[in-house]
Amino acid sequence: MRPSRFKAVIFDLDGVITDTAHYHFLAWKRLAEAVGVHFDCAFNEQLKGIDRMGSLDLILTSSGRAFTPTQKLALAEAKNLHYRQLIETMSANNLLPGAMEALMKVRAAGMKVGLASVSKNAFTVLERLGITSDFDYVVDASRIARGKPDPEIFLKAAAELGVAPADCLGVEDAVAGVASIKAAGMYALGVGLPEVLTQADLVISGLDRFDLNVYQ
Ligand code: B16
Ligand code: MG
Repeated sequence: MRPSRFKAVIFDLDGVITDTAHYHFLAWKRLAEAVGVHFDCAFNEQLKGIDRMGSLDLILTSSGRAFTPTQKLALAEAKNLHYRQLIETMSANNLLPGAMEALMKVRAAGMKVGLASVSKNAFTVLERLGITSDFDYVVDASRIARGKPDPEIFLKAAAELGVAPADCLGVEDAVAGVASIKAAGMYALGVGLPEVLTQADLVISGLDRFDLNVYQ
């Protein structure tokens, strides 16, 4: 294997390392339908990588109804309770194919391994998967002021890893996440469909296709 030009890889969590994106979808769908909003995969795509209150606002705007701040907090809390029930039984079996191998490949290449998730549940999910200690640094919702697509989360990860943004490769499944990586001045590897992740430098279908030799 020839040496990579990158010094760090910063992974997104939901939808890249594990399929919690599906659990977020189920929880948002139940909430959306309770307020009279039709919720499908296309709507869900807009919410990927967007923080909890931002996602809720997008759904409530579509309802055409007005909600007080107290009602909004209660709805967000209900969605989170449902989501937490869904992730309760998660284990290492919920790692997506190739995820563990990708983390190991990055470490074996002598590069730093970071994680950038806007989820307030990121550490719970990492614990359930048993991979918390596989990262040199984790940025979650508690460590940033602005969510994706703002570059803050990926810039924070790079700074904590001690690596210049230009020497980082970011991995994301969300349109907002890819935008965040590009705004941070990093190489963006998309996970999903090229026609959706149009801003990515390259798109793969999953981490089982992760190959450090290809990204330059
Ligand atoms: P929570 P990521 C994001 O995580 C999800 O993609 C997004 O769907 C979710 O709304 C957001 O976390 C907030 O999650 O409600 O658990 O705080 O993709 O940045 O790892
Ligand atoms: Mg994601």
